[in-house]
Amino acid sequence: MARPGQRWHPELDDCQEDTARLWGLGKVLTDEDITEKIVSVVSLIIPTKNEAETIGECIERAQKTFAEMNLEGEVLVLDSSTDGTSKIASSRGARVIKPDKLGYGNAYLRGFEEARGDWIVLMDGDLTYSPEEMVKMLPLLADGYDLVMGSRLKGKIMPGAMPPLHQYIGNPLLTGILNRLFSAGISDAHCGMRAITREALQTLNLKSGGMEFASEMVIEAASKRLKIAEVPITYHPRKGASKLNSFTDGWRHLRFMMLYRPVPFLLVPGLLALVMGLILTAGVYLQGESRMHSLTLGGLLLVIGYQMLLAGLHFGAFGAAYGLSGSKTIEKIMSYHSLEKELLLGMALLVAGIIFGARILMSWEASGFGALDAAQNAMMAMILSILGIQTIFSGMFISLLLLNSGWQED
Ligand SMILES: Nc1nc2c(ncn2[C@@H]2O[C@H](COP(=O)(O)OP(=O)(O)O)[C@@H](O)[C@H]2O)c(=O)[nH]1
Ligand SMILES: [Mg+2]
Repeated sequence: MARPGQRWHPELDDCQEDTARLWGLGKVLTDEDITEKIVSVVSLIIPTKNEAETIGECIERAQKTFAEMNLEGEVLVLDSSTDGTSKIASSRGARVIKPDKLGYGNAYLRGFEEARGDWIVLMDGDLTYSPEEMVKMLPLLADGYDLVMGSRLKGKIMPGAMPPLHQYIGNPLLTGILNRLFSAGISDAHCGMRAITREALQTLNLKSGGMEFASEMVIEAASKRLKIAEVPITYHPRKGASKLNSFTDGWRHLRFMMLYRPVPFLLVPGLLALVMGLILTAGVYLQGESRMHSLTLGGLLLVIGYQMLLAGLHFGAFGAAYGLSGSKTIEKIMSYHSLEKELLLGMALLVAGIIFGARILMSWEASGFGALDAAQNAMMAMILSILGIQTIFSGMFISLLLLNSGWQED
């Protein structure tokens, strides 16, 4: 356990002064730090799925780091392996727990329930991150930061550690979107090495079971205005096979951001397409001449735009049911939502479509069921009917989503 007058880490005495100050390194522990329990138990949580090759060294190095920092540390391994990882982990003194469900996020969620520490460190069990990085990260928690993120992009990525697709496209793109939408101000949103105080962790609403848990934690931290720091770290090549799937997991991160912010992803582009479709369709129809190609394009834009708009509402309604405090725009729209209003609108559109259809039938009858030249009206009937049907089923779906979410339909 830490003693007053001791340094965080023996090697830090030689640190350059300003770097040391910047990272809070080489800080000498005071009586106050000890009595205020600033320095207490640290829980390192490691999720594992077949990491037998590396988990032993990972735990040993973590324990050595705790000892060097004079911190009381516990290592929790949340294991869903079939290769004997758990045996190795418990033989090295880690507490091994089998999560009820598979999934990176599920492992952490269970780990948080079990951890005793006031500070909690998250790290992979594949030695791609060095446990020694805790030496740079933990002092920042002592300095008052709530969450300390490792940054591989600001640090060093060893050759072969990260596929170019992730390093140059996926990671910067997803991190960029996340920063723009949530003002997180970080450079590597998917870094698996992080440290957080228990107090801060308890304010986060974390639920994701898969890899998107990594995004959820950052989004929640930024939304709750936690004090976030970044530490450049080194990323090493992995030994066993990665459990990450570039495309399905990349999409899951994106879907998660859409759930929190449906307005820029769905509502705005949907509205744009809808308005363009509306102008084109109405323009062509009112001109009276037969311009089937323009009308087809207009109808297509209308249907796509409307569908995106509705999808935005579905994301918003699901977000409310999921327990997110959604965007103001969505909240406003949802507060005006009622199943009856949407059903009425849908019926009105459907009836308009039927009227167009009936007019075609009537003119056909008047011409003695001869050759028919009413493609433009037929197209209008089709567009209006599709919009009507979409509205009716969307209304029903949103009502279902909101059944248990506490939203009051007016
Ligand atoms: N318990 C558990 N651990 C998992 C699961 N999927 C991945 N992991 C572990 O989570 C960590 C991160 O996964 P990894 O494959 O390294 O992903 P990457 O770092 O993004 O390539 C590793 O230690 C994995 O063994 C899972 O379903 N359950
Ligand atoms: Mg990994």
